[in-house]
Amino acid sequence: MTAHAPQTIFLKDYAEPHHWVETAHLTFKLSPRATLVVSKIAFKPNANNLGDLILNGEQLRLVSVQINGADVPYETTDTHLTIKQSDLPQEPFTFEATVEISPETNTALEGLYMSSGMYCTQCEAEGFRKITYYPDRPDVMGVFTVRVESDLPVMLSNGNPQASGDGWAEWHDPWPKPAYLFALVAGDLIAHSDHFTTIEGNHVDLNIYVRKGDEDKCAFGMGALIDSMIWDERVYGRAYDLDIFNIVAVDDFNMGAMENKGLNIFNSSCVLASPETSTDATFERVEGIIAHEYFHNWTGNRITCRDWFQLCLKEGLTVYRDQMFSGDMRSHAVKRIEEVLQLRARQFREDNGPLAHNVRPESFVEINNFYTATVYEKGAEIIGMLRRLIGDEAYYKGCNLYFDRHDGQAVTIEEWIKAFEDVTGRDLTHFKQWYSQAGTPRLSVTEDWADTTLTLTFTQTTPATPGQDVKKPQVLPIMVGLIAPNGDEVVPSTVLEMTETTQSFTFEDLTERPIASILRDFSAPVILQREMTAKTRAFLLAHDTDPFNTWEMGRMLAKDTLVAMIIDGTPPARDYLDALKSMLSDDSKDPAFRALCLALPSQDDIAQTLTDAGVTPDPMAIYEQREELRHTLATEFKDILPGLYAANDAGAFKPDAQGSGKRSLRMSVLALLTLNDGGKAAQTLFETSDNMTEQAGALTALLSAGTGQEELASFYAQWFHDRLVMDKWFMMQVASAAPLDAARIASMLTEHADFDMKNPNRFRAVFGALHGNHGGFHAPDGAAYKLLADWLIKLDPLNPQTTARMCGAFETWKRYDADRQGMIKDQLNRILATPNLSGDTTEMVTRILG
Ligand code: 0A1
Ligand code: ZN
Repeated sequence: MTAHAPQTIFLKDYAEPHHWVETAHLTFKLSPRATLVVSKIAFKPNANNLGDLILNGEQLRLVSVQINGADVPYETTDTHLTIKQSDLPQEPFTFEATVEISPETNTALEGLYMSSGMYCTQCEAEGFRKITYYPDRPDVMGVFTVRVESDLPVMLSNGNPQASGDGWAEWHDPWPKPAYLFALVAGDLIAHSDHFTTIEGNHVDLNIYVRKGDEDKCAFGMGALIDSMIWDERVYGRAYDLDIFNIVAVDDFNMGAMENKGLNIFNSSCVLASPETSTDATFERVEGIIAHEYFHNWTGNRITCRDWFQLCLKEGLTVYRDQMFSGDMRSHAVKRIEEVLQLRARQFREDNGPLAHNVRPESFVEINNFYTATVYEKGAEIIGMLRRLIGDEAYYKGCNLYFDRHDGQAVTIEEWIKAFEDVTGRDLTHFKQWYSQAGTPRLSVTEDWADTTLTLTFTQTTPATPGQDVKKPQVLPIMVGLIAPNGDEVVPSTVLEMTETTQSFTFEDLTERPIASILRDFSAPVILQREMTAKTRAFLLAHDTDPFNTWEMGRMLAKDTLVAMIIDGTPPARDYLDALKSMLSDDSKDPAFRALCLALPSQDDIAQTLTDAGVTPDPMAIYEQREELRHTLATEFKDILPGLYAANDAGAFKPDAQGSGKRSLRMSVLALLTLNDGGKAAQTLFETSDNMTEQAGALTALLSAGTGQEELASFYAQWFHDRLVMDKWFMMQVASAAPLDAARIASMLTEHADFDMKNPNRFRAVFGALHGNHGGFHAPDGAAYKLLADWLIKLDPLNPQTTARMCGAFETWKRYDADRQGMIKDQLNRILATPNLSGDTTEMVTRILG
């Protein structure tokens, strides 16, 4: 066996495999430290690219290898098993191997591992190679039959159940699939069951499998699954294609969930939900993720990616589909604002720093490092732009053509775009550049009024990103509407298609100069730079018919106010305070929308805004001025807060848009009220509420006001037995700590008996919250930087994937002053110097250092 250094893989080097898989028969004899995997794989030489049989395999103890039942010479390295072409039959042949693996000691949570006594798998992207020798690449699609042997009561794999007996079960998946969609689960689990009849008349058994004690937290997820199945039939004409659809909840999982064919595996935090233990945000997340994984059945599974560079083909499209679904289930306006908040917080941040990359990257060392906001969220924005440019009808026609043409195939972005070129007759070459140019375009606009004509002149520039110094103009759908001074909309929403660096658009025959509402619905993922007076912003806040832009105007007012407070101590702008107050008091407006208007920009968002304006952000000043503004709002709105709090009591808990909207406004109001009433209302709510949204909302309000220690203790006493609620307990304390306390509190929590670094949810609860606490993370002594680095160094040998992802906390380091830059750089170099650092973390830290 020889060692193998990590390699950079390039999109341009793609070549078909030497062999295709026809069928794969796998037998698993499960045992915690010595599971035997017996594989029998029918291979067919690829006439287009003949060569050696090259199989991936890592951390496997090889027991035997045969071809067509006979011994054969082979070579292994720590990553591959190779059989020379000259030792292989030229016709289809059967490869058989037996390997031994150790699920119990697999803390990386990739391949076959154990979580709370159950066996489960995670194979995307390249985990199957830790299960057995196989061509572990998405373009190799085979029909799998799986036999599981164990003494556990539930044994599951992909596809349909075929046969079972005492101590064994067999599953057969008729749909050819790549290895990354393989799954196996075995454990002492309970099913929450239901069923669904597809539009084609097929009966489907539905199950959500959970650990005992969690069965009362499945009903909401099951409802979301059924809603998703109905929606995909109705909106995209896609029906489910097996007799059974299983979901399993596991406690230890690196990501949110995984779309394995017919056997979705979920991080328990993304599927379990009950009013007592879950917040509205959790319900919404569960609904969205269940839909996302279900929708992958068509966008990802039936049609998959040719190679991992095409990841956005399935992820961007599936995120777009789950966003459409959530908008239909709840409120489109609220959903769009939430999407943009998330896009700006994660993707714009990524696009503006050392980790910026194309939506379709051109090279990688570790593909797991490319499950990013850029691939997922910017990937989804590209689909939204495409739809805006070609219209709804052409969009669905193109999707249908794509599904019909490529069902059962592993394809590329080229094939996706071609379907839309074919239905519209348009050349989408320029549009496709969105996949190959990183960076967030800055879009500036000037307005000219002459006679009866308004001319809008737009200019776009995209700053350089790592490895891409020169940027070309992108195709931008810019949705615009015009409002007359009396508040009437004189030109309804229309999409302008910008393709050049600078381009003008005219609106003629207007009787008086209108106010333009630009980039409605956030029609393109750009940073709009528009000079506007506070008065004009307040006017649009009051009169724009586009809910996104209404919110955006309030947001800009809040940002301008905060920036002026930070830079020269200007007191909060009157226009902003008055406009916000009248918006909050307007009962005709959706409470969820009003809650979004009341929420202040995050500290990280303010830091990015200052950076964009050429100012080095001071995290302490950002924290202090944001707190100052919170206190100002509490004082200014003193007379309306109690009324809003009382009026938005949603009554009995229902996790729907209406109830959650009211609670969201009520909790935002409570956070301010707590600054006025010494915490009285929050304490009462904490003691009397029967749902987690209010209980956690009250506790957060108290903690953020610097009190709540007693409530924190009683929260622990009430919930210490519930691991998902305990994640919130850990998270809330760090998230609401004052800057100078955050690192100390996080460090103290790592000593708590319930802290378990091997559980990604718990690790993220503490360290995700530490990073999310902007002031705390960037406290002047650098204690948080050091603490996070210490723990990343500890976690890396156990779980490289989660370690690498969490290094992203440092991605903005170049925004800050020389002292902070120096401290962060020292920590990054310390991580990099750690002996035997994983390839995942090495790649991330190297890229962040730039
Ligand atoms: N495909 C899944 C997400 C996922 C990706 C990678 C994983 O391990 C590296 C796990 C899950 C989704 O989009 O939901
Ligand atoms: Zn996905």
